[in-house]
Amino acid sequence: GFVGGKKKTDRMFELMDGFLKNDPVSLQKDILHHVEYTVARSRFSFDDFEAYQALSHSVRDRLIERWHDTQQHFKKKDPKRLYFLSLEFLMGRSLSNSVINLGIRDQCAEALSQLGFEYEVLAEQEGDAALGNGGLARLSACQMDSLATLDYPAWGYGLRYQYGLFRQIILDGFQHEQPDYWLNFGNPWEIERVHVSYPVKFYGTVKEDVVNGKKCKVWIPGETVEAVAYDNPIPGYGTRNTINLRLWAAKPSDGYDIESYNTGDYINAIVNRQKAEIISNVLYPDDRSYQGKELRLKQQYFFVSASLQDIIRRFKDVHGNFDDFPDKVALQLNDTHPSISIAELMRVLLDEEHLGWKKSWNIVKKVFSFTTHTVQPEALEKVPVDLFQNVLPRHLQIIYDINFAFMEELKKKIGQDYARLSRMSIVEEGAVKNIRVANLSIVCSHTVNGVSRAHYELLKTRVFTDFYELWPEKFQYKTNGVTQRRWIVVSNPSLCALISKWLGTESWIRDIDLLARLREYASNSDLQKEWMMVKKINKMRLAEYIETMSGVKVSLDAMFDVQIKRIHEYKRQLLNILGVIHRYDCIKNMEKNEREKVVPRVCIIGGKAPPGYEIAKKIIKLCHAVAETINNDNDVGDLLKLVFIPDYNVSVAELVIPGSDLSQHISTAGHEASGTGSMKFLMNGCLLLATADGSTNEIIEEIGAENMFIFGAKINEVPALREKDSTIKAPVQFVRVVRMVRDGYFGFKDYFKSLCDTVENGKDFYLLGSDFASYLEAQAAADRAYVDKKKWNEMSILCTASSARFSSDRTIEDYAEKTWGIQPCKCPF
Ligand code: CR6
Repeated sequence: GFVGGKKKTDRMFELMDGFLKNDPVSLQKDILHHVEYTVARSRFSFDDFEAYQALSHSVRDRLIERWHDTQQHFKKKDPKRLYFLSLEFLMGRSLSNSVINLGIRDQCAEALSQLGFEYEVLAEQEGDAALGNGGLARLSACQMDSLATLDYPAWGYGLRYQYGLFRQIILDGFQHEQPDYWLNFGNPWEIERVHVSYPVKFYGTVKEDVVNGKKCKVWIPGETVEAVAYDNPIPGYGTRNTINLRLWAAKPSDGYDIESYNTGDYINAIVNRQKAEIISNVLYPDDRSYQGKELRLKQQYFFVSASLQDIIRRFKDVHGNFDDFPDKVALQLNDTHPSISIAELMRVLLDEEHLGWKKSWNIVKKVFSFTTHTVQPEALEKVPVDLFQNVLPRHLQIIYDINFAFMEELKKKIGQDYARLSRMSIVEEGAVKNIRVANLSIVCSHTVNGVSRAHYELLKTRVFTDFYELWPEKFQYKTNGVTQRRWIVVSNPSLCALISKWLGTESWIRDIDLLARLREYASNSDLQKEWMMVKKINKMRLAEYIETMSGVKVSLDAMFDVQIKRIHEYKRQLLNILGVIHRYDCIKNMEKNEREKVVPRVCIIGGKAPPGYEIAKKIIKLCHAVAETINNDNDVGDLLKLVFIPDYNVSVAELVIPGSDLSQHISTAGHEASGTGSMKFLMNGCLLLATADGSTNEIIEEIGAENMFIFGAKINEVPALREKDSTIKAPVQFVRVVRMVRDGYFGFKDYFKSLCDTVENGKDFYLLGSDFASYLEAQAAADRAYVDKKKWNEMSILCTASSARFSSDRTIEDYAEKTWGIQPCKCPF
């Protein structure tokens, strides 16, 4: 034991030498310690990657200290906690974000430089954690950063996929997918919790039983898989609070298939056991829909079941019964993906806690809030009843019971309106019976959130009208936001320094509303000069990257015009490319003196197409084919370049966004629920060329339409335009550029035929033709504005100054207050 009358833990803390220190020498000691003992490199020869590993472990140690204190503090205070359930988190790199949030970036850089390493070079060693598809997943990551920074007692829960979103490689202009086995080189940012694991069950049958004299149902599962926790500490900025993102990995359970061992086929038994791991193997790479896939349903239930077991265990550690559950637990459903947790919580309360239907239901309907991220009714998840019956028989019963009660209640309110009853039913009748997961989520959540005001309007008037009329008070919206820590401080250090200099404080990094003060300097020529310098530095960085990736040399005087996001017909990358073709065509037909007036452009497109989405893949190929022609046309030279940036991901975005002048958000109005890319560009002083879709109208309110390039049909005009034959309204320029593609001007004539068919012959569903003229006008307006450097700079400064409302800090505060009912719980320093 310990001597000297000291408490054992105090003595232990003394032996630890207290908390780790953040001065450069202490950091150096830690880095060398990890080189020796963690990375185990021979003393002391280690390369950049090994130095990255050692640095990461040193940073991780600091995260763990704060993480422990935060969890301890939450435990002591026992506040209402938010549990954020999401099947996708697009975290990107962790090192750069962690050192910024811990406030030790400069110390790390100094420590490394004395050891002969460069911080920036090491940061580049890290691969992206790409456990998500696009906007929804990156939104989750931004929101975790805000939750930590604002001291909310929150946990994230998700799935630890072994294969993240595929890597995109381009061969001969075609997209090919390669597996992203991101854990190959280890992951210093996670902590494996071998002792935190729960059994998750599937299949089997349901039997009647009697417990304590009461009839109840017992589920006899057919398969058990173990869920093991991997914790990813999420540090807040300017606070000690460090919250947890707990991701579950599937492992074979000890009790798995004991029968097969007895058959004597030992090897096959092991091989079968190993199949359990398939559940958390791979992220579905298609963000359109996942209709009726057994593995998808298993993934959803797997992470939800493990998370709920964990949440309930934590609750029961402190509370004797479930009366307080809704006052201590908020469960956030990020889209419908985790919605099976509704049935699972109900099952646990009914079958395991024996609370009875009424009491269980009263708890369930108070804890869930649901955010939907889509406008397309066809993207709403459905699960065939047969599949459900097979994989989760007891849950299906519960859903039927919930639906029965709901239908009875509804009949009392609306009478025998069978058409409406059947639209609102959780169970879709028809040739194939389906569970409508969105309906389940709406019925059982206390709040349904949209992700922008426009999205909310569409939810009310088009997508969930029946439900809105029934429960108007349930429907809200929280316009999406992005974190300025990642999207300015980490990715654009020069801009960050400039903002702090002019505001005279760094407080805007926590208190984003301060950014608005930049407005008064928007026309100040000193700021403008410095602002332009920063843009130039970032454009240089981007130009270098473009040259390495695509071999195309671009001029820094050109306007960098960027569209980076997943490739989808509704996002209309095709409109962008057709616009580029038009520009090329115009230049080719110009006299020499006219050419002098042309504003040089570098058009940059990047994004992944879902692997099974043929048309999206053709758009990528078209981009390359057009680029091939334009970039090799010396007659056009620097007046126009088109580049496709391969393998777009979070860290590529961090490089591209700060270096762009103009960015495009040009979805057909009514299709983008919110859009979050635009917000990142806005923060980085990049002008927007956009349709009045998703969150754009709210951006217009902040910065003013005169400081943007808005074009195209409005949300309300789209349905009528679709009614008419769109080819009739397509302008001649449009017909001409499509004809060039059709006629094989860029080669691959047969291959592009079906792509051209999507916008011609009355089939132009996304209205490229009818928006084309106003698109070209907006582009021309951007050209004119770019010529007036002073004006352009002013607009650019106004973008950043007007971006406060689009910080995820604002989104999260809104959710905390209006949806989750949680309070900050700040851990003392
Ligand atoms: N694809 C929306 O389409 C929104 C994000 C985050 C999306 C997009 O407009 O900004 O969610 N929807 O709310 C889904 O993923 C279902 C997206 O990222």
